[in-house]
Amino acid sequence: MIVGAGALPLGLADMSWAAQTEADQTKGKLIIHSTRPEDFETVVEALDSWITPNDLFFVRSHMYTPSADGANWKLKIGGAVEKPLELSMDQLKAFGEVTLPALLECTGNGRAFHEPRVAGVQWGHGAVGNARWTGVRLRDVLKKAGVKPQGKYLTLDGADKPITKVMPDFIRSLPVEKAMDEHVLLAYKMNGETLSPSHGYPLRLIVPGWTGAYWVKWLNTITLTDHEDEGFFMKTAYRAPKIPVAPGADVNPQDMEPVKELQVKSIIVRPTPGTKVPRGAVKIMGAAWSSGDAIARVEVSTDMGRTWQRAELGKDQARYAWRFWEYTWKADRPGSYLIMARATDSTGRAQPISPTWNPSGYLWNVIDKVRIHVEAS
Ligand SMILES: Nc1nc2c(c(=O)[nH]1)N[C@H]1C(S)=C(S)[C@@H](COP(=O)(O)O)O[C@H]1N2
Ligand SMILES: [Mo]
Repeated sequence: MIVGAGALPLGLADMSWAAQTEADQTKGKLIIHSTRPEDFETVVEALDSWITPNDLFFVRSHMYTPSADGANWKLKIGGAVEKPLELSMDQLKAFGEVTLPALLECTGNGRAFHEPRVAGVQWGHGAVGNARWTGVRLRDVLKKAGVKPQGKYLTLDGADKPITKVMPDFIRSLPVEKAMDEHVLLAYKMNGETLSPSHGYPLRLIVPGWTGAYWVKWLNTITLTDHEDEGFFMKTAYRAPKIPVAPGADVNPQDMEPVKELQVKSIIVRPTPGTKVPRGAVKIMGAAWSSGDAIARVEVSTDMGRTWQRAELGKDQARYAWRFWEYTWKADRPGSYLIMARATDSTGRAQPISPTWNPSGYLWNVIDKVRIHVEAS
């Protein structure tokens, strides 16, 4: 277990809670960046199954996990709608259950790799996971409420509350066009189990192909508006330059726009950095994803990018899920090697060699590299 520098000072009562978290939740497979609020990262080597188990799935919360009562939960839908709704969980479930595998990645996943260093939780590669989400289609509920023409955005609010008086509430705006996508779900189950408190019990949004910041947890209020929310989490956070900027440069707010779609990306899961392997066949594997476009290919290089070999893509696939890949390298000569992996999606987008700088360190998708040692025998 690693306690990140971002961990909040803990009171005595909190300490016992933290100790329990370490023992029960991590078993060495979660990196604890903070316990209150909960910021847990999955170690990359545990991302070796197509479905990420719930207890290993990363957690990213800006505020403390609210205690929610599913039996008395109400989802309110108001603002620019013909018929405001207040739905209990049972009434929601009557809209018809759908299950969809989808990858969830935090906008700040990979922030730790940016140079110069940027402020924020120093996520490595593990603020990502793939799960089967069960719920109802958001658009079915919106159709029932009847969105008026001025309803351009959904203002999404969950039951979590700011930790201090100066802290803004976590409120996000989703454009109606995306909300009407049949894959956007109001979910109450994750991998067949009732959502856990950390992952948004009893109700959260699933926005396949878009970054985690849209996947609002503990969702209880949707307000249709004609403009994007003016609060911190839309106007300041989760924005990146629409023009290229120099690393470390300040960016004019007019040149920033909300980060939405995920980028094409792959990570190397095996071997892990620093591994010593005997000469011979070395199995290299990992995961690749994009924002909903299929992964066309993943290529692996073991010679500093001079030559690239096609990896084999795994059989498990779904539009918004990741795709596993595998390549067996014949390591003939002992030495120190840098293994690289590069994914390309069906639109031709490929991972870059160097990062696109943005002041908050979002959407890191540079070609992944892992150094290993091939030994004589
Ligand atoms: N209400 C609420 N929803 C939230 C958040 C939050 O802090 N509050 N964090 C968001 C962010 S930034 C991410 S990456 C995902 C993480 O989902 P997880 O904790 O289930 O992995 O939840 C999103 N939903
Ligand atoms: Mo996030």
